[in-house]
Amino acid sequence: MLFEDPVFASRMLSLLTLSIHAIFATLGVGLPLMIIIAHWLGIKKNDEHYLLMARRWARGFVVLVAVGVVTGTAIALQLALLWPNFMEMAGHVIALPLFMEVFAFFFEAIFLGIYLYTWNRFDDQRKHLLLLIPVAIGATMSAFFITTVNGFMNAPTGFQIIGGQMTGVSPIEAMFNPATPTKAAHVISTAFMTSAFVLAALAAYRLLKGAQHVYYKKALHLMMVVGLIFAIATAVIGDFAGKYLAKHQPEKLAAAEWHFETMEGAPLVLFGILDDEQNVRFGLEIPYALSILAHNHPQAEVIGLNEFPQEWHPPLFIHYLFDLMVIIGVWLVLFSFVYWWGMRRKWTIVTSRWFRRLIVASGPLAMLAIQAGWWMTEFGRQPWILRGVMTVEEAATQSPYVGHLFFFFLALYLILVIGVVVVLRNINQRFPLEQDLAHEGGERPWIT
Ligand code: HEB
Repeated sequence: MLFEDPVFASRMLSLLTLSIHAIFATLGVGLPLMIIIAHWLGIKKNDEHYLLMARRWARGFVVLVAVGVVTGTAIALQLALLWPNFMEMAGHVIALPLFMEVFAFFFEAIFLGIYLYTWNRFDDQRKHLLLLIPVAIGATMSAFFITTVNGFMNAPTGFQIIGGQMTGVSPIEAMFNPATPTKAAHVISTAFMTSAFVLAALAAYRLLKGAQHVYYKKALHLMMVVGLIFAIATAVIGDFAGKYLAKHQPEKLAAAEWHFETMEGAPLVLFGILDDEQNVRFGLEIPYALSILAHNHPQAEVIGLNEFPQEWHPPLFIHYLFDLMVIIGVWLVLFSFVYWWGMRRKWTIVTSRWFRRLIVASGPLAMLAIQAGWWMTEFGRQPWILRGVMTVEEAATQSPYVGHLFFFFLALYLILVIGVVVVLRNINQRFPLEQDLAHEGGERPWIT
């Protein structure tokens, strides 16, 4: 049985936990900004619908944050349990950002609590809005700090290895490793983008289900425009992430692109099938695009995978993960641009039913791109847990019981996910829009 192998079981358990956590963490990082934007617009335009958006979204946000805490704790626990040798070697290096993340989280949680429980206490809405700023800063900073740890695993810096021990550690240098700038920026902008598309999808879904209220149209429009802005930002930063890879992890880029021989003017291959002789069949080749992605120049030389010893080769299936992420990213830019342009030009297609169905799909699509991005990043770092220093195999626990743990956590996450869906639906039924609107202006029992 595969699950009897502790390395395999540990990898599967980490994969499971991180994938689940990515869903909640992405929304946890992205939603506060959406709430701020709605709240601010409500004040600026003196429009109660936007204020109500902030309130309704905040209710859902609390639930997602709570679950994010559970899955985040599972990650911390599993880091120590499943990868003891990694923690022994590098634990003291990454302790600083891990601690800072917890600190950022508390910062966020405290102000979130105050924000939620003071709905009716402020005559001046602007003061209430101020409380949200530390919430958004805290959420974004925790994404930043935790991503620096992943950056460190990809581009370890700030230490020396003497006699198998990490010494002369500079935690700051480790935190600001070469991977940090592009990774943190990409993670944060994709969180904003995905949260916007998820909220747009929910509004579009309501409209498809027959809701008529202009509230949903406003929510849909606002989130599509915010989604467009961050989709463009994501693509631009993604391009920088590609350049980072070309410079610091060329084997990952080469594996993702099925680029085997070092050459100038390298094309970018989309999809396709690989045969035994490293030939790509049925692929879509975009001439020079890989050289441009890697070095901003059509004739630039891109290092091929064959320059690296076999043991360094990441699994080649990451090619499809990269394709999936990039295709979804490009699609979302074009699609939300067409929406925005069409709305300005009063095209009827952008308010048609089938277009709204596409909007509903863009939420899950963005989430899928998040998953594909992380899987490609993590599988693409194989065989290393700490690139060039320690392999995943060396880091893993020897315990034969990890397989059991896997199924235990699988059950836990299933319960969590079902629980979240049930709770969110309950909240929605308990606070129908019409009721919320009727309360507007009078006593406001937003939170009971
Ligand atoms: Fe991404 C990752 C690019 C879009 C999500 N990206 C990544 C990478 C790259 C990229 C290169 C890797 C890095 C490393 O490994 O370090 N992208 C890109 C591009 C684009 C994109 C070019 C355009 C199209 N993404 C995207 C989207 C999304 C994403 C749309 C979602 C929504 N990614 C992602 C994630 C990740 C990635 C999550 C992981 C993290 C990092 O950063 O790493």
